[in-house]
Amino acid sequence: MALTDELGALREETLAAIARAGDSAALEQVRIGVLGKSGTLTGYLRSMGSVPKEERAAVGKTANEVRVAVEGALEARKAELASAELAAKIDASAVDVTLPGRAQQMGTRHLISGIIDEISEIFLGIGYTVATGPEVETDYYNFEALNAPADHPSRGLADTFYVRDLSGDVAAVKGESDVLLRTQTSGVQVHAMEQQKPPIYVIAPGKVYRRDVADPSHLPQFTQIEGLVVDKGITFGDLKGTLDYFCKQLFGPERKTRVRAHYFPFTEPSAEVDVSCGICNGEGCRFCKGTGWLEILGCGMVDPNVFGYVDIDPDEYSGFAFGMGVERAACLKYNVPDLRMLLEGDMRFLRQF
Ligand code: 2NL
Repeated sequence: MALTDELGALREETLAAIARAGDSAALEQVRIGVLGKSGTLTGYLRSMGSVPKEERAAVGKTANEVRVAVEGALEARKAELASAELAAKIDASAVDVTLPGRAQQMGTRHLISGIIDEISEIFLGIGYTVATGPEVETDYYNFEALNAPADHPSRGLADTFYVRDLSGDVAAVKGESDVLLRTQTSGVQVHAMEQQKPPIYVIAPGKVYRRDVADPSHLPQFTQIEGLVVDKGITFGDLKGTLDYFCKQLFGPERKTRVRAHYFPFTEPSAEVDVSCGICNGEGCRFCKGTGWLEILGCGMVDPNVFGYVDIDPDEYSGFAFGMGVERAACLKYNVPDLRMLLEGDMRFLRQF
């Protein structure tokens, strides 16, 4: 076959291959096969020197024409493929603006905030006021004015978070600091007794801190509500009646209460109040550990020594005080077996309340 015919066949083959190339990579393979260093057409162009003189002009011309045609076809197909590939890319990453949006989930009040309000409302309804105070307190307001002796275990490093000053003062580290994270909200009530004359009917809700490891029944930070009454002629009967009323309001009228003797340094006599178990109605079950009763708060008649610190005459006035853990109360109300569940932030749990 004459060289010009070979070149004609190569041209047809190549143009067909270019038309068949389905993407830029395949097209590049065709280009390399024909025009690359060892491409077929490159081979012809290189071997011009060995073509007989009389044919050289005609063959050279044809070879050049083939090159121009192939290059033109490559360019055109390249542009075509690029725009198709771009269109496909845009299609694939397109945002479908007609899809419905994802609805924002509305938050709900946290169970603990809800119970604080519920408990506050019960006491506001019987004439109490709500007082708040600092979470960083002095040893005096947290312990001393409450008649807690210097060697009381709650004052130790193992039970209380003491606040170090910025110099990292060694005395403070040893627990001789008189600044601490309050372990109870009692300090708020000591401030109240300093600032106002009886009659005093006050509750003090707020965060408190204790050096406990979290477990089903302990949290290193929890919410406490304390209450204090100071008036003329206040008796243990007033304490029992008030707390029984409170429990029935919070847990339901069918619930019973009982009072057990206990000890606190700031009250005398002291007691703990249990509420009947709402799951077994006092029969005894796993939730109440078979006793039929759930411990809800500590209380007692204000120790006359406490009145001594705030200049209230114990011969003229008497009073009662109580303190309860809000997380505990919430768990008893809703039969939650583990205090930590309140703090895990699991919306499937929290949305139930
Ligand atoms: C508990 C027990 C209690 C008090 C707190 C109190 C406050 C003043 C004077 C006397 Cl200003 N007492 N508070 C009394 C008895 C018990 O708390 O178990 N809390 C979690």
